[in-house]
Amino acid sequence: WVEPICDGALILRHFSVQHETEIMEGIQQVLNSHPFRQMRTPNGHRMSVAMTCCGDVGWVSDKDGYRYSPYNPENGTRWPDIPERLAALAMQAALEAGYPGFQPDSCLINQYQTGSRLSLHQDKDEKNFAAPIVSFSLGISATFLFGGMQRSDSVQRYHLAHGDVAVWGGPARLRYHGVAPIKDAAHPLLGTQRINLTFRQAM
Ligand code: MD3
Ligand code: FE
Repeated sequence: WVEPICDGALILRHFSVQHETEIMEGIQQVLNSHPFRQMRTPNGHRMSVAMTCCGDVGWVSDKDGYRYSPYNPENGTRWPDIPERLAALAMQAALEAGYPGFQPDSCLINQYQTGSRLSLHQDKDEKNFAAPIVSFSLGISATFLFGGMQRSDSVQRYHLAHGDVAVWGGPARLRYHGVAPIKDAAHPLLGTQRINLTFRQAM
């Protein structure tokens, strides 16, 4: 079912549950050549979330800042293509959310373990803010924090469970958001981790 969040954003509850096996196969295919690693922020802190990417470009963070790059700085090779089935599911979710024509060229894959968190931030390194961001939640649940256009704005909390897909576009595209520290739990398919896929039109 569809849970509206605000103008431009909604959650498609359970959208991807029936595709979990092929989604996990697509993720594993990326991980084989581009495993998760914890990047450093520009101020030198190691992120508690481990990440990898696929697509024409991937999101990277290091002492020089945040940016999209065609290369994985870990090994100097290009990111693998977004697995076809994953791209198709992301486009279908965007369409159902009212964003026809979504063509993701980048997918960030985030791995959370107990205690991992993502502090409030805006996604503003993409060139095209007219395109939405489509996010798939897998594995153990998270409390998602959804703020306003300023960091100091109050946040609403949403429970994101395995299979939930959220679509953020239009006036919601630049809202501050984050993930509260993950609580210890286990999921039958993914174990003690949460994986989040964010499909983007970055270029
Ligand atoms: C709201 N990831 O990778 S996904 C990120 O659960 C990120 O891993 C979180 O924020 C995660 O940048 C949240 C949901 C999400 C993604 C993009 C958004 C919410 C958003 C962009 C604008 C507003
Ligand atoms: Fe984000």
